[in-house]
Amino acid sequence: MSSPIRTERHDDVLVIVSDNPPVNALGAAVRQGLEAGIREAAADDGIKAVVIRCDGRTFFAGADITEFGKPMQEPGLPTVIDMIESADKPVVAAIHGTALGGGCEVALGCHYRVAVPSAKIGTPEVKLGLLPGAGGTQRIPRIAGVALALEMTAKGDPISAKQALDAGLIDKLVGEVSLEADAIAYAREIASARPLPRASEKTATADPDAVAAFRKANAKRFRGFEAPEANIKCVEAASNGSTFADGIANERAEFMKLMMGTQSAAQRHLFFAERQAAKIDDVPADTVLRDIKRVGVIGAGTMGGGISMNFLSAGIPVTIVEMQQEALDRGTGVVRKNYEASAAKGRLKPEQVEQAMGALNPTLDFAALAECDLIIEAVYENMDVKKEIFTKLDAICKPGAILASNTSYLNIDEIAACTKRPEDVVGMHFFSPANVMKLLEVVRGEKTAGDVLATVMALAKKIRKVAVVAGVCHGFIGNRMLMPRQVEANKLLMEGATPEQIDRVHVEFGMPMGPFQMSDLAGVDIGWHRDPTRIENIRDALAAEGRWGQKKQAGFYDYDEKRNPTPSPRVAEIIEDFRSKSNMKKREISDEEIVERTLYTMVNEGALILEEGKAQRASDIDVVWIYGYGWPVYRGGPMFWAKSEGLPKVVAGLEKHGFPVAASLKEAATSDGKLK
Ligand code: T1G
Repeated sequence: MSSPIRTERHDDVLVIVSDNPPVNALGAAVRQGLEAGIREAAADDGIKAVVIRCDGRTFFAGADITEFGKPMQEPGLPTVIDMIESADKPVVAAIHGTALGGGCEVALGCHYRVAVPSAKIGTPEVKLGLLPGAGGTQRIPRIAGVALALEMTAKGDPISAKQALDAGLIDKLVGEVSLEADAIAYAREIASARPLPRASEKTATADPDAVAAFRKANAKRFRGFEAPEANIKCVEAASNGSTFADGIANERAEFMKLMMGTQSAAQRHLFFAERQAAKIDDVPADTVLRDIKRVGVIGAGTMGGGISMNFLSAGIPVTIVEMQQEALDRGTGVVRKNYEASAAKGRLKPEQVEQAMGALNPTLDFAALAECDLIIEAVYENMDVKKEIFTKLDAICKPGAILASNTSYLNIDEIAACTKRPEDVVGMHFFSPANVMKLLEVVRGEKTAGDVLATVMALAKKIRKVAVVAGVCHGFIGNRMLMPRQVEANKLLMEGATPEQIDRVHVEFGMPMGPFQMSDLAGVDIGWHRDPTRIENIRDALAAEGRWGQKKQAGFYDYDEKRNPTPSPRVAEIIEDFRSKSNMKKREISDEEIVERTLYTMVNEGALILEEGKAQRASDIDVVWIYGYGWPVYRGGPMFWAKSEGLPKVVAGLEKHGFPVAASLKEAATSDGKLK
């Protein structure tokens, strides 16, 4: 097989080119080719300087993540980088696209770096539960200082070429379309400059205040993660006077610890799971997409407004329809307020706010939807209302328009049956707040056409959502798994646990909040029958007393004016009252039992979802819970976590409490551990 690396001679400059689509990952063949290229340059007296560049869309975007966990093939990346840096002829990195991870480290091993203005460089390894393991934590602080090194390595966000230039991480910005020529010219310019600048020979100035401030500022963000602190430690080691070699040894040790840990395995799993979720197994990748020029949204409530913002922010005009002018004005007012709040935080320019609002067409005229290519119904969860709307849409929308419902659990097939075009009907389940939460469940009806699905999946990427295909069932994937969790949480209250104990177990597990905190945030009255005389459970009792959650300063918790929660004596009374009426004895409940009954049951439901074909793959379920509910990324999602817990342990935990275990879960626990 030919090498992905070639060399091209430009008189006295040797250009080493990588052509390893899709992102020039630094796999073994690339590393071997780079090594050979540097040797070729060293052996040829006619070569005065070297340029390293990449074909395709980007400079090296990192080590090849697919190689992780397999025996490493020589040469390792640190060896290649050391070879580049110790060369006695200048090596120039010519950067475009995203020089990330190992790619950034290769560039830092070069003596000089040039980049096109649109390029970005960064060390996102921390997002994989890792750290830059090829010298990044040692070279960045030596070139750009501790503060920026902490930001880049422990947070993992890339910086622009201009920021890199200002920080000394690149030496020159070159022409957007003349990278190679400009890099060669620059190589000639510096060909005789000596001594060659080597990052490893520089000294990083200690900055303990920056380190302390960084730790403090990010304590909440890093809660539960191992990798950020490992990155901080390595950057600290680079600036505490130890030698480069000692710093590298420490970096290597910390890297291996992370690589062997469960958190990185979980985060690497999610990296691929998110990309896999975008693929629909039985719809060809080259399916011709429908053209979506204008989107219609029915309903200007919280969801309708949030949904509209996703498209407006992506430059797609929206026609938003309401029944009453007052509701329409309120809805568009909230959209503007949200944009202006972003502008106030500097996330948007004022002109961008006006541009987005200018693309919003509010109307009471339902017929205005006739010009839309995609219409998303976002009215309240009532099947009759939805059927009426889809019947009307069928009559007025143009042929080929996609008709979507934002329903969070109703049957898409039933809705589609109200139209003569069921193949154009699909579910697009956004998560509240729809302009913030990244998850989009794309609900595939029995008759939904392949190109409709492909179009919606592509559109999801355009509006920066992470889309997962779900089948038609009550609650689809995410909310369906929420149900057994809530049923068991309510039962645990009756048996002696408190809301704060159950929520604490979930928060300590890594969830942003527990079931009862979530209920208070969303509204205890959501889905309540609204009859204060009908009190059949604890939730009814709270709702009947107006304890509707945070919005009423009282729900499962009491809240002060800043919405800080405290355990509620009144709620404890209500629970005790229900318990005594049911002749139940309060008992001590362990945290372990709460995990088994609220989290293992979710895994069991996930297995049933897979058995019924309502999710394409177990990793899709993980993606739903990460992006829809804030499941801790360092645990990889419910199905990945169950495997790391040990499926036999999960099955035993379920059986201990008398739950019927999904056949596939039982089977996987006794065989290869794979949930299909
Ligand atoms: N290794 C292997 N495959 C990769 C890859 C990588 N580093 N990056 C992307 N891919 C695949 C991806 O799975 C997808 O495959 C295709 O490329 C397009 O990706 C020693 C240890 C570069 C910003 O973390 O952030 O270096 O689905 O859909 O939206 O210190 O890919 O088509 O089959 O994401 O245009 C550090 C990870 C690695 C960068 C492009 N580097 N990649 O985004 O395309 S660890 C990273 C990205 C490391 C060293 C350490 C993005 C991108 P498929 P895509 P995109």
